[in-house]
Amino acid sequence: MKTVLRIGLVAVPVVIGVSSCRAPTEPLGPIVQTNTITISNNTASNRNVEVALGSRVLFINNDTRSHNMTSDPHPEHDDCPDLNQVGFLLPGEKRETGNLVEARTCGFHDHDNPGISGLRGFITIK
Ligand SMILES: [Cu+2]
Repeated sequence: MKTVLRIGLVAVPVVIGVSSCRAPTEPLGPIVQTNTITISNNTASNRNVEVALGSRVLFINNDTRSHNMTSDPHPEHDDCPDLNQVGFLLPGEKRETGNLVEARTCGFHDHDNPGISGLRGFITIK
């Protein structure tokens, strides 16, 4: 009986560790109602936004390097094609998405830096 309990205690932390590894999007922060996403220091702000159906989202590159903002998934970018209109932004450049006319959640990322979690985020259209 004691042996069974010890095995259970060991197994629990292992399961928690695996699930946290599968959730890289967890530190997105609260949902913010805004149609502007600003990039600086390799971080998009905000990374979890909610916008009205039919509106657009403006991406502003305030970083010192270029960024290439596209729809998930990487590298196909075919989930929310309207996000791909943003695309390549030199430092100081800004560009809007297309009209977001479907109620859904769209993921975005920097195609040139797909591994940087700070450049990944979600736009919820509702
Ligand atoms: Cu990509």
